[in-house]
Amino acid sequence: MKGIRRAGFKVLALLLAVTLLVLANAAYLQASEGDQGLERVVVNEYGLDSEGRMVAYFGSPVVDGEVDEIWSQAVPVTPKYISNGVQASAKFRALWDDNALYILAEIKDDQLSDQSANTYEQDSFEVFLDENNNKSSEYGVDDVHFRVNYKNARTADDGDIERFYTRTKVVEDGYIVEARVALQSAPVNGKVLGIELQVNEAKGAQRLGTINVFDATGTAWQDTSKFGEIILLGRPDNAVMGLNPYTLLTLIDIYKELDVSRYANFEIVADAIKAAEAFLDGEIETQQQIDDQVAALRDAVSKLEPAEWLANEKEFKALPNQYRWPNEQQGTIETVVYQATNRRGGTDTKKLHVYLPYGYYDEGNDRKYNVLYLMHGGGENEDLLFGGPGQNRELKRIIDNMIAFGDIEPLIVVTPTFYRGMDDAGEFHKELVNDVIPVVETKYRTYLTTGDLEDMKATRNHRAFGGFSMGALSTWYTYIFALDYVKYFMPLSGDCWIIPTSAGARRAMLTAEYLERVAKNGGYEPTDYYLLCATGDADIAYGNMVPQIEALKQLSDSFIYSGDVSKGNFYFMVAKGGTHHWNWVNQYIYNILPDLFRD
Ligand code: FER
Repeated sequence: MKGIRRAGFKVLALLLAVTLLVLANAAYLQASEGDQGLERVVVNEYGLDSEGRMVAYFGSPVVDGEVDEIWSQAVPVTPKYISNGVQASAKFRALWDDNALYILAEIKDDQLSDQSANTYEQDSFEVFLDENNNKSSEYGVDDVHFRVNYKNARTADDGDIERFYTRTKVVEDGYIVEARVALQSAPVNGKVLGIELQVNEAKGAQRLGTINVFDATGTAWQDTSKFGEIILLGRPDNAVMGLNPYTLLTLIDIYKELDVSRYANFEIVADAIKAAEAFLDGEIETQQQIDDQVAALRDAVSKLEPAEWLANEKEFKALPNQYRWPNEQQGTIETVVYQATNRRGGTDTKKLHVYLPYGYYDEGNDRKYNVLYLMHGGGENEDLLFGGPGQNRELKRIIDNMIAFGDIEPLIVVTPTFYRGMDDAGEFHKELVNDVIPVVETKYRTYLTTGDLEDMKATRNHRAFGGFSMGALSTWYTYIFALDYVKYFMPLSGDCWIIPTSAGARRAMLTAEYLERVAKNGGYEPTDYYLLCATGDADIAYGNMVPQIEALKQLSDSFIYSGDVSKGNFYFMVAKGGTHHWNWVNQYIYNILPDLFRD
């Protein structure tokens, strides 16, 4: 054994067959050699076993961006799928211990760029993990999709970023990523996890392509069944884990990135970080000492107060994990087929899904429900959010939970598509008014009775429209062309493109003035319409939305900016780290739903 330096560790060291993390000044975590005398599995030219799986042996590397000796015991994997135009190459290795899966990515690429606002278009490395290997298409609570760029900037498309610790190092011919994914359930010898590893190669602000181990389709980000597998082997029976400082290290990283200007009392966190760093530099004897530092850091963060200038902001709250699990009180999904006028003067047969809240069909229930229409993004369809009858996807589970916990009143949620029919995100408002609202709202118990335009107008307080990305575009257009029939608007990660050849980003004030004229010409007061906008600061739409939002703020007679909908009719919620991805969008919906239908 090497690196056992602290007397307090001696007893442990005797027991220790494989893994010991040694804390010595700032250079904690010296790994010991693993898998002595273990049989090694035969692998093919790509480094995969006879069943095409990656193989991880037991061992705890030090995650510091340096390739420790222990990595020489891991199996090098040469990724097979390299998209056209990619010049980079990569080699991956994996290890595991009782707490985590470790990946080493050595990437050869002599031009590194983080110019794109879209994190997956930066030179970066991605880990996809399906911990229970159930290959659910949709990401479940056990699935993560993490990314880190060559400068060690981490993003999470799915999963809790606190479970992802990395160090990167730029070297002469590329960069090295050392990554650790904390596991949720105890791993054992022979356990098989779903996994995919990906390198994004960037040039300037473009992505040239990707390097993948298992997925040739480029759709692992939305479908965990595209992952391959990794088998965990080589844990000796008498292995004992050393101290685990990674939660603490991760929190220090994350809290150091917090925007100081957003808090009135950031010094309490700054002090806690300093204390934790001093602690890590000192002598550490027990896990409890580390855990106490973690608790102190979390406690400091929980005491943060928003800075004064943020008093008007809508604060993003991460979705509680509990809300991702099925509630006992579940709504149901139904499918409605209807006819929609198409561009050729004919009609298309289309379908949409309808979420009916728990209790909708209870005997004697004659309650009427508010209706939220939710539009998908480009390339997606009406099945994305709810699937269909009998399915229980994440958005449905969130809404079920929100209703069950009393966060919101029961409501109906409708997921149509802008494809076919007029086949355009910007034209969907016509189909909404002509076909979708009358069909849906006369079929179900809503406030609409006859389905004619006057009735639709009289019931606009009971209708909301929101959407993601190109669905946000549909939302802005619905505001512009169907304000008479809808009161609440929820554009998520998308700006308004009503001014020709330019988006809300480039002609922000013209766009804002246009939006103001819509309300004024319609004779509406600010309390008659709500623009509840959101995105993430790592979202491709962020830079497009900011100028438009700033311009709207200036028209404060019409757009009264406040995170409190009893004080204003317009906000822009920004999630730190939020990417252009439904895992984030579902959380925006979670945050915004309580602000709908407040009459
Ligand atoms: C935007 C950024 C991206 C936006 C739409 C997109 C409507 C759509 C991207 C895509 O579909 O790929 O600001 O606004």
